[in-house]
Amino acid sequence: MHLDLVGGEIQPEEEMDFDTVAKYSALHAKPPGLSSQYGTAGFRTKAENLDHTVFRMGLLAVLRSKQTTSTIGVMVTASHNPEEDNGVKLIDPLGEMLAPAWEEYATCLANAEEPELQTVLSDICQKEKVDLQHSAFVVIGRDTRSSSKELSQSVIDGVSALGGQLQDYGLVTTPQLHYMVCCRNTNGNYGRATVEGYYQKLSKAFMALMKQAVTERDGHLCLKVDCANGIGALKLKEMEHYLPKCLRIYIDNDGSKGKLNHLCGADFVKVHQKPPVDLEMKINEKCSSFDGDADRIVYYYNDAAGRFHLLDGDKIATLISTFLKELLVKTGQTLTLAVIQTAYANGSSTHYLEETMKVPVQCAKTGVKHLHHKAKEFDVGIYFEANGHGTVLFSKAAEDKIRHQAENEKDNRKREAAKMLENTIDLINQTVGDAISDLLLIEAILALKGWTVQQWDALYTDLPNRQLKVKVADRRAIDTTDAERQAVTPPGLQEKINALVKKIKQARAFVRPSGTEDVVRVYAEADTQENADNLAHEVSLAVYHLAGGVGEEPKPIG
Ligand code: NG1
Ligand code: ZN
Repeated sequence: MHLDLVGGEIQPEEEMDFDTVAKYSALHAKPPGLSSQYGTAGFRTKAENLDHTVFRMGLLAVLRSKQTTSTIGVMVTASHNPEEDNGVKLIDPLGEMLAPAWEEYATCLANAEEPELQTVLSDICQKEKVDLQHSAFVVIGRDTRSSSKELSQSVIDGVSALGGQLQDYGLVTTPQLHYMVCCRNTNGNYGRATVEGYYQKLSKAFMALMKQAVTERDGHLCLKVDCANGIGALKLKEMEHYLPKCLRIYIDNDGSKGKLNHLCGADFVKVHQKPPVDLEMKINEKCSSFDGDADRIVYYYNDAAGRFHLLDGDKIATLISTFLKELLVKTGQTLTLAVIQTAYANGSSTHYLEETMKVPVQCAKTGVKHLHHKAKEFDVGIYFEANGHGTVLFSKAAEDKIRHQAENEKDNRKREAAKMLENTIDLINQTVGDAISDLLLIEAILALKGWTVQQWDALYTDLPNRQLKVKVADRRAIDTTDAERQAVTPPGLQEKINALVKKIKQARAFVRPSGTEDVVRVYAEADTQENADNLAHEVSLAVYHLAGGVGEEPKPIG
């Protein structure tokens, strides 16, 4: 609590100290006219335009912390975006994404011209009944971008301007900061709120799971990890000291030479459907890529014919749900389990999950907050975006049942299965997708099943697909419905897409405005790569002509 000494007595501060806020704000003045929006994952733009935004997110985090009487997180990162970009997002009390109403306040606050700042802050306090007498605690983290240090300093200024207390965790992965927030708000129940506590929790669960692995092929699990020249490299190196020797990790793109996210990283690999440039890959060698802030992971390998195989978020969700479903059956527990995907999920994955595995699948809008929300409706909710961002959520009731059974079950087989589930729960970062945690879980599952990456890949074959971007004057021209699978505006666009899709076998296509870039995204899949490429191109042309395309007309692929 921020306290003022008045007449010898300590009086809680009841009103905001606007003079102090204004003084600090002048040091982080907003360039007049500049406007931005709290998008899919917070604010993202060129780092040079972000100073006022991050300062104000420091202010907002204090208000949110007072309102929820909880610790709030502020992460400075632009994930897979290029080095010159940066971004900021707030983390809510249980380590989840910021509540939608507060995203709107964030946008208002970031766009307020200097003289309006006081009014906007007061409005938020009034609408949300923020009790200024409560104390505030904010935790801050940042990625390895050259601009991140200074920007996180501006967040600190924002927190200080409103008298909030803070802890700066410095360089951490995005999911590590989510974990810290959750630990702090659950009185350490979730784990210890230190980077060491994170490594200890995950490594303990991983080793316990590995003990139950009956076969370890040649005694070692080997994995090459492209860390996108980002924070993941630093943190994975730190974590290696906590991991058993049987797991051999070779870190590549560790930031010592290359540029962040440049021709490498999970986003590059997924979008271009090829390995990172300069990554040495032996035939059938198991490789993986993190993104710039280590919340995404994808796997891949080259087969003997030199063909590239990608195991994306859909395949990861399939592997994890197969494993969890089998374990649940063994325990005899009747818990609901579902997989949550987005429209970007490959049609083959949805088909396999529903038809072969008999697992219910739900489709949510892009952005983990939407998937996370849906996943909460089940005892066990597995959610993954095709790009490799995802995790598993266990309801409180499910977790209690599993932990109870792991302790008390008389039947050996059932008890072992429950123990395995318990270790899985502890290995998973339930707050958000986490490349390090996902990596360990995937490796443990493969070891337990005695599977190679090729055997995992063989579960189903992806439909050939293509993702493209189209530049338009205003991407809000496109409005969508049905979890983004149908365009409502501009008029005629959906009809055009329908007509194009109809002509091709196993085809599907949709468009949506990106929430992190100033573009419209196009997705298409079909029976052959050529058809998927052509369909994506035709749909891009339709967007360009009907939704106000700018610059050159999209060119055919190839
Ligand atoms: P946008 O730019 O809204 O498509 C991208 C990803 C999302 C999500 C966010 C946040 C795709 C198609 N979109 O959002 O899934 O991860 O970035 O990083 O991959
Ligand atoms: Zn990311």
